[in-house]
Amino acid sequence: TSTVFSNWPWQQWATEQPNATAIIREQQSISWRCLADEVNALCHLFYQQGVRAGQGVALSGKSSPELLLGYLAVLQLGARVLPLNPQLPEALQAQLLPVLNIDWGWSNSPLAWPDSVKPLPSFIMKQLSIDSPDTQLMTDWSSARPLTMTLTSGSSGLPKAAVHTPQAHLANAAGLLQRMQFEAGDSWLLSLPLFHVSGQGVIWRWLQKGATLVLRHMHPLERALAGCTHASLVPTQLWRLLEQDADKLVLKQVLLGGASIPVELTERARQAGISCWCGYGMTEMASTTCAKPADASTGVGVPLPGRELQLVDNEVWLRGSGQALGYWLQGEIRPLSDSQGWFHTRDRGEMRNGELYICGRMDNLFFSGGEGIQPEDIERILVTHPLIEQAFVVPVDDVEFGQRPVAVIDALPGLDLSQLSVWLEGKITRFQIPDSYYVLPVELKQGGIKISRLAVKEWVKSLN
Ligand code: 4YB
Repeated sequence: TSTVFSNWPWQQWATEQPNATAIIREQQSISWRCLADEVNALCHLFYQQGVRAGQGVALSGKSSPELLLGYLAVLQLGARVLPLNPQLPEALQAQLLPVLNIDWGWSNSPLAWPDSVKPLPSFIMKQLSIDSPDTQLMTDWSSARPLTMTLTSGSSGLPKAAVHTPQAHLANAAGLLQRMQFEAGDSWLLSLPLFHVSGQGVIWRWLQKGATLVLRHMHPLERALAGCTHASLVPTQLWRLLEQDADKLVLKQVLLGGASIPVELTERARQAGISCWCGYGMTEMASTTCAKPADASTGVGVPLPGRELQLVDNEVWLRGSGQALGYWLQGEIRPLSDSQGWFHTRDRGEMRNGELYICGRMDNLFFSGGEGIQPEDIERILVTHPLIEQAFVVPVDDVEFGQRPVAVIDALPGLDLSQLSVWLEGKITRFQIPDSYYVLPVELKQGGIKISRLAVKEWVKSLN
């Protein structure tokens, strides 16, 4: 059962359950009443600076309490919010913010904004106060306004900004929560950044249920997870967690996604007492679209309530709950769906035994001696090796074959790269076996939640 909101969700919860815990910040509990007061105070601060409905506000940061307050306050003012990765290169930011019509920039650490962007002051949660606490500053709750902008990690060119309404986020959350148990009293760790759709997914599920959101320093992850019942993790985070002593966790459920999810991983987690859900989602659909409790297959289940799926020439097409209105560009929202409303994902998919399997990105396919190579087919086998956590297969130019695959591996200590070709024999066809293997350099592991395939490709190119 999903909640019907007649006010901004945090304001509604502040009325309906003022003393319930909205947020656990490190060890400190903050009630819905207190959260709503803080948001109101911040609205005043931002309003005094000049922020108005319809303007664009960029918030730079990962997942701090202040960033969350900023996100809620910008929405309540009826402005568009753009969460930004602090590691986004300055040059890219300077190109991007003007075409996204960003008027204001906020960050809790010093940041050079482009000239067109006016900086907002930094602040600390729990230290915001307003003179007359009765004066609330908010626009009417109109859930159908285009208010959030989330950047996609495109393989080339400028990232695109998918625009969502609060309603779309809530509908996405409601669909998942019809399947996955998450109730008031449960707590979800904000374990992924707000600038990625997976972080916003956590926020809107929390708002949907009036449950508890946990905000903590993320290192080490096992400490951040203390007492949490739910977390969203990318597969590499869960691998690392399982290397630690996970005994003290009370984790009920982990939602995995963002990349293909090895059965070895969910099986190891199950042995450690953690039940996993496998999700398939994307920015344009406001996070999860398909999900299932982890089992012995690598499929991602079926569409969640409210979504429709269709395979056209093996491409996954989606529409329904959570879908973005379009991409924001220069004051306009450009459609991202076809005339029937379908979003063409560029993911190659298959239906087997009534469940969707994601085979890989269509753009990643390359040809070697006339044979098509889908890098993900090779990567999926590589990660079944007990010492391999992550693998990327990229093409390198080759005089004889046009292109040949090489593999870049993120492994546990003790892996002998020179044995991998032998190990792969019989598991994949001969022409798919990579010509060389490299260890993934740490500098490629920084930044967002996903390692950029383009960056891996360029790194390999720089070696040859
Ligand atoms: C996949 C894939 C899969 C995505 N197999 N390829 O709340 C969640 O659903 C969540 C929980 C934990 C971690 C991540 C999430 C997400 O939202 C992930 C959403 C995401 O990755 N969005 S994205 O726009 O950055 O990339 C989308 C692309 O990622 C898809 O088009 C696929 O190519 C790929 N992907 N889940 C294989 N299970």
